[in-house]
Amino acid sequence: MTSPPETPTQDILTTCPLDCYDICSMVARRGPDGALTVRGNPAHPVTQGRLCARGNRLVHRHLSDERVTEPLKRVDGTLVPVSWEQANREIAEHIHAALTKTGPLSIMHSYDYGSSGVLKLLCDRFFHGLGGWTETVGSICWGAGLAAAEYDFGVAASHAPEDLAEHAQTVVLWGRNVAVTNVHLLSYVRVAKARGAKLVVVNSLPTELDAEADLVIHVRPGTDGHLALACCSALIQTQRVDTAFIADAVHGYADFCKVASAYDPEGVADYCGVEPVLIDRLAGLYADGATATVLGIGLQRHRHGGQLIRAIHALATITGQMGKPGGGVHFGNRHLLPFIDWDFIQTNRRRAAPTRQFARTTQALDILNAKPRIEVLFVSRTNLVSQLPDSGTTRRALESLPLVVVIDSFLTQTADHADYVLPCALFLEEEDVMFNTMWNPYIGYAHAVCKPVGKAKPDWAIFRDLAKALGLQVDLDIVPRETIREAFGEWMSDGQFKQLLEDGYLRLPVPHVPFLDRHFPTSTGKVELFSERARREGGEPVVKLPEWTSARPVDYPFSLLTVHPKWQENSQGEAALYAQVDPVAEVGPGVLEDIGARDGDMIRIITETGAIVCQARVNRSGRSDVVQLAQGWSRGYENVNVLTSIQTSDLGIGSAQYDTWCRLEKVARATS
Ligand SMILES: Nc1nc2c(c(=O)[nH]1)N[C@H]1C(S)=C(S)[C@@H](COP(=O)(O)OP(=O)(O)OC[C@H]3O[C@@H](n4cnc5c(=O)[nH]c(N)nc54)[C@H](O)[C@@H]3O)O[C@H]1N2
Ligand SMILES: Nc1nc2c(c(=O)[nH]1)N[C@H]1C(S)=C(S)[C@@H](COP(=O)(O)OP(=O)(O)OC[C@H]3O[C@@H](n4cnc5c(=O)[nH]c(N)nc54)[C@H](O)[C@@H]3O)O[C@H]1N2
Ligand code: SF4
Ligand SMILES: [Mo]
Repeated sequence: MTSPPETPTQDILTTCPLDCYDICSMVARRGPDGALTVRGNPAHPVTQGRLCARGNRLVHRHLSDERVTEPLKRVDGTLVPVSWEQANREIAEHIHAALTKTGPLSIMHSYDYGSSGVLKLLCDRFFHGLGGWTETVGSICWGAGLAAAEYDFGVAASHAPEDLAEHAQTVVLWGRNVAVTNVHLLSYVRVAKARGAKLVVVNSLPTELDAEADLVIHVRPGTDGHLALACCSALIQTQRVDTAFIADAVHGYADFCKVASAYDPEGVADYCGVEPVLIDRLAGLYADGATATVLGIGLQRHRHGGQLIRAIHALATITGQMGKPGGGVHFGNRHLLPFIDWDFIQTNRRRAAPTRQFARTTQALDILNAKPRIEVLFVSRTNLVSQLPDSGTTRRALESLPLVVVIDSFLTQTADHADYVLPCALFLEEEDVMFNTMWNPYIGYAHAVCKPVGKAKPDWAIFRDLAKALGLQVDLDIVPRETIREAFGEWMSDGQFKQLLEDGYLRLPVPHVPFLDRHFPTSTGKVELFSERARREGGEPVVKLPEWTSARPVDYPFSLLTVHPKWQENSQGEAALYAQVDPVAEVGPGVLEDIGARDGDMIRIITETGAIVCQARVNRSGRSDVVQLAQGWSRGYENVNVLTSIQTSDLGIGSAQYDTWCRLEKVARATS
């Protein structure tokens, strides 16, 4: 297998660009008939020759006839094709006018992780070239959990997958829907199980792995922190904590004990909606041996999501799981970050231009209230209308703007509000290196397999040409491979770079077991159950959860969890490909009877923000106070975020989209 040339039946190595834990290595092949296929790279240790449904379908997405292949301009309400020259000239005129009238902060860029490509961030060089701009910060994805890890451990660092497979005595899948969102972790879990390790699932919804688990806890949404502190309380009372680890590596244990002692398991169990014996069993497993806590991202999308995660961290800490083979908290893998020179990528090491910062979660409101106002909005690698909370407010914000430029390869719900849609190259069409910090320590190379469709261009080339139209001096005349090489800097030898190009992947040199030396990158060098930093930043030094009262509004008895969809990545499910997957709400036993409906009936889900009609399905193993609705539907449907509201999490400027309450109504059948 080698890199580029487009010769028939040649295998070319690439990497999945989706924002996914697994970062799979792929082999692309163009057959003698010209047909393009991709498969999992059998040589990659994590991919092991297998892709998930999303990965397998990427090639169809690339070939889809719904792709935007030329620049589009809205004229009298309709998007019509224009030349790049015209689009760039006209957008440049708007930018000039905005810079003169209001200044650079009136230009805004909203982006997210639509692609894991490192070169995608080169576009920041354009905005620095403007002399400033309004940018988006925080995360609608995992802000709260990352901030919690920084307070407690200094950084969120996962153990190597092999460590979990070889050393964990218990694996706790705590809110991570592994069989759907992180499928390549499954084989490691199964190796651990085959060795005799116990599997625990803590989730508010039934998951595919429940059937294989030794212990399943279907906890009431948002109460995991209480559950974890009840475990801590039981362990402290019965002296089943790791005293040596605490003495050596924990700061603030006494303060923590005072907080935890209030969480009597009997009382908490009722609040969490679980049997008290389950709390005892979970606590016992943590006390008994190496326990790997695999934290999901969904469970921190609550208003107190940061504190909730801190409580789970505390359970892993007092039982000595941190820095222990087979233990650890797997949430993200931020110790991979320093392997790329982000300053080079984003500014070419020039002085950074001033920015105004809008939180991703609240950006629609911030746009509506902005002073100075936003004149020009660029949107790239994100589908704001579909994915931000409260789509109605997002739509209003977009409509309030003089100019919206969307860079995408599909006509998304956000593009519906664009004045210009600029077509970007996609997977297979551009060279890049895929990098994320979600789980495994591999990076993947993406060789270009073919040319971009139509007039599409890589994102960096779009900004390069727009800079030219503006007469701006920016460093975007790049050769991808050279820029990638420079971004890795000196730690990577030429031999390693060659290996990355030839194998298509490289393992970054991070420890299998983070914090093995019991040194944590916090101010005390220990795990901080008491965090001075948290206090300095205006928060709680020791974990603090909401009172045990039900936050449920009277008229909205169900918790609505809009989880990640199995068959697509967020909203990236174009109608023609996924039309067979209709949106379905899953409810627990007894729920439909109460509204006079039956399995398969159409129901209306109503929240304080909006309403949606979809089909109902009963899941007999589910809780009766939770409704499950996968997010990110394809075009042609409304999206779930018409139901959610703009709420920020307590830490890390994250989003609390899972704190949504709903009621249900049966929809009368149309009589024909
Ligand atoms: N197939 C697929 N895979 C994906 C994605 C996708 O869209 N589709 N998206 C990728 C991205 S961007 C991300 S961030 C990750 C997310 O990966 P996950 O964290 O696995 O998934 P989420 O959908 O964010 O979280 C939902 C899970 O959390 C559970 N949950 C929700 N609230 C609670 C709670 O209060 N307590 C507990 N214990 N459980 C709770 C839900 O039941 C569900 O199983 O997945 C990535 N992988
Ligand atoms: N209700 C609810 N809302 C959620 C979540 C939830 O669980 N429930 N999950 C949240 C999470 S975890 C996340 S990460 C966000 C995801 O939010 P987004 O990142 O906005 O989600 P995607 O639907 O993946 O949108 C990515 C867009 O980028 C485009 N794209 C792909 N590749 C490229 C490229 O190379 N260049 C450019 N310019 N565009 C590209 C795609 O076509 C797509 O339109 O959603 C959040 N919203
Ligand atoms: S979406 Fe994730 S699991 Fe699927 S192919 Fe891509 S990286 Fe692999
Ligand atoms: Mo995400």
